[in-house]
Amino acid sequence: MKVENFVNIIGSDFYTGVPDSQLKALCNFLMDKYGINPKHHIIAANEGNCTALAAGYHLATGKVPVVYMQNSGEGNIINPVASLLNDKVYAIPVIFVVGWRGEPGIHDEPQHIFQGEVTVKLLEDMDIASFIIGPETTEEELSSKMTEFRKILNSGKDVAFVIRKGALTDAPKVEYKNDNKMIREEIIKHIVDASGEDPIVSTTGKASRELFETRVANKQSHKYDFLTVGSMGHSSSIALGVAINKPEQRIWCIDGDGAVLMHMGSMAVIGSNKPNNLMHVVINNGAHETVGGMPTVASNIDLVGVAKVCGYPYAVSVNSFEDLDKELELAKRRNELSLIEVKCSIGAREDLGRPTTTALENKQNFMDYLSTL
Ligand SMILES: Cc1ncc(C[n+]2csc(CCOP(=O)(O)OP(=O)(O)O)c2C)c(N)n1
Repeated sequence: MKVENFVNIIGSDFYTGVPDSQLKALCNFLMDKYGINPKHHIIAANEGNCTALAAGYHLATGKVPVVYMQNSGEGNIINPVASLLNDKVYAIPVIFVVGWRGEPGIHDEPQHIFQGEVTVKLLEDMDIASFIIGPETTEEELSSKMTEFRKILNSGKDVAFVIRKGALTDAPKVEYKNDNKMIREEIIKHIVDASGEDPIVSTTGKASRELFETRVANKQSHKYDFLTVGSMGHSSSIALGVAINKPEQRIWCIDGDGAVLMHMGSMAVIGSNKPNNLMHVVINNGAHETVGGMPTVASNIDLVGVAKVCGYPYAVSVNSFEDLDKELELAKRRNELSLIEVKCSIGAREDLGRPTTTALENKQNFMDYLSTL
């Protein structure tokens, strides 16, 4: 189905979401039509924020908003769906559009398998009526489902469209770029060179894939790295847990700006605990590059300032390899919780692969290595 027709049939004039590669057609359509526009389209920090923002839109307008997201965001919406939207509480109608990664029977990465299995069931459990849209779904079918859904929405309940791979088509081309020069994979190579044999916890998306391939290219073991393949936004908390319990060992966290924003409260907890062996490196491209390049708000915020007010004793931003290398070396000598923001361009290698070891192997190798430290 053409994405434009999908949007017309749904008939809402406010969309908020976290981008997803499977919903790229919708994301690009919204960016092309509205850009980021507070009245019509806001990319929020996490799917729970989107749900609450949508609720506010409804309170102020009486109209029905749309929240779009990858199914991995279901965990983030459960609290506001159950305790805010649900008709036993405030009965706020929202239309969810959910990209279905890990659909049973379709090959996908480990972090999507279980989430894919429970996607529709979780919606049912949350009392959200759902309809699956595949490449074969017609506009007539969607229109008649929407008529049915309007009644549900009018009764103060929520509905969801679960979007299969390839279901939405004819996305406009949107170019996502910024003025930064460094590319993420090169930045990761520099971090790997500087970190030596220190453990690294890396964030969700292409950063972890690039770290994996850097180890392969360097003929190094993967035991140094914990790849946070799912659980976006949580790698810094994982790194905190490791750092506190391995106080004599320097630990690196390679984070992304979208991930940092998603659960930014973790920075306050890290800053309050101040583990002097944790080096938090945030690669900031101002984008959700992994899923297509749609913007985050991170190019507008002062991440160094955030780190400092959260209690990080040292925080700095770099925009060249020369400064990056200098700061990585200083961080190693400083022995103090540090944040290095690295300004980064938007883009990645076309032929970037995926980890060839399993998640369980990754965990075991990492734990075995940690136990030697
Ligand atoms: C809870 C959740 N929502 C959405 C996604 C889909 N997703 C995977 S990577 C990614 C973008 C990450 O952005 P950022 O941290 O800035 O890193 P970049 O891709 O730019 O390197 C998104 C939205 C996800 N994995 N989990």
